[in-house]
Amino acid sequence: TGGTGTGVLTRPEAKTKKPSMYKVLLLNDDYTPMEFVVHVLQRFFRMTVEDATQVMLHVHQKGVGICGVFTYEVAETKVNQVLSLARQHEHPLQCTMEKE
Ligand code: TYC
Repeated sequence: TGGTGTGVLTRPEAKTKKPSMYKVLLLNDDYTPMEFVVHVLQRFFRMTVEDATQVMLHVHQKGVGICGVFTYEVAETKVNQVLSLARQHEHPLQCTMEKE
């Protein structure tokens, strides 16, 4: 019934409801090197160097920018990966998530 065919007597919506989505946001600061931010965007958000540079410059100029939109667990993992790598390199880069 409205899914893979293994369920019975379920409402169609029960298996087709979409999960809430979360934006992963990158925040600007005065110290994190631009090349590091581009590297982070390529490594954890699978961007090309061109896209990563565009997003980095947007954040640099506007203060905040979107890295991508994911389910809760994926967004949380990406935020933690960014913060962990930034801390390892002693950069103050901040990353957060927000319900879409
Ligand atoms: N503002 C930083 C600089 O001038 C670059 C930067 C961009 C830092 C984006 C963080 O999320 C950021 N070196």
